[in-house]
Amino acid sequence: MDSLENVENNPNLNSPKTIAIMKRVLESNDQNAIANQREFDAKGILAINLMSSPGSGKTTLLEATAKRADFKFAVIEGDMQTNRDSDRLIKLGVQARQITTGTACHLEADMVRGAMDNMDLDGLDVVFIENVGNLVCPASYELGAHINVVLLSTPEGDDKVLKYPVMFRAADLALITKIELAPLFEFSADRVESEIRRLKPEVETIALSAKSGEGLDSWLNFLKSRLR
Ligand SMILES: Nc1nc2c(ncn2[C@@H]2O[C@H](COP(=O)(O)OP(=O)(O)O)[C@@H](O)[C@H]2O)c(=O)[nH]1
Ligand SMILES: [Mg+2]
Repeated sequence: MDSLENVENNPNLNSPKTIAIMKRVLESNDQNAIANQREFDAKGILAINLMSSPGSGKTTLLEATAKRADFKFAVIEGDMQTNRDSDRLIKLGVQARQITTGTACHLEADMVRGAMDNMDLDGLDVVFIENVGNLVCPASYELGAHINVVLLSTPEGDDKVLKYPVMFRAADLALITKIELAPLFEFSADRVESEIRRLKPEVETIALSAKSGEGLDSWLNFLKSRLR
């Protein structure tokens, strides 16, 4: 049988054979994602998948959340290499497990399962899953999370929503991060909000800054409103 590596190296990504293999991979991932969600549900945990470009502020937001949250959470960190992000959270007393994906540009449900099996999930209210940084592939892989949160930071530019529609369509909540820098980058939050509404009208948007603290209350209130 063809390996996924062969698929990824195949220059003809649209061949019927490639599409058939990818379909099998995604179907098996979906089964694993359903099992993950059942486990979260059984433990009364709200699972949140954070997706964005590298550097848009996912880990910093989790650090700010750790300093303010009155609910108990753990973090599963996804990166291609290093434990840097999990180390940042462990330093704040948060239970965090790092997944290093090697060459993969996204987390898959079985990787999340592996991390869950090595965590103490009892008594947690929330598990955040910080996906590998990019605005493309993570959108195609269900992990078992209840809520997908997509972050877009002001230095990335206000034109990104319609350039990466698959990612923003996957969102249940969109966060505009580093909002205090918006004037510097001539970033229009209104443009982003209206383009998200065009793609998916029900998506809520919160503008925030983990540095100035603006919008963090709205973020925490959103989380509290969704706790099991
Ligand atoms: N000015 C500003 N910088 C931020 C903010 N949030 C994160 N950063 C910075 O952005 C960089 C990347 O943040 P990080 O949380 O590691 O991004 P991640 O790759 O999405 O996890 C770091 O240098 C952070 O200090 C913010 O709200 N305002
Ligand atoms: Mg990070």
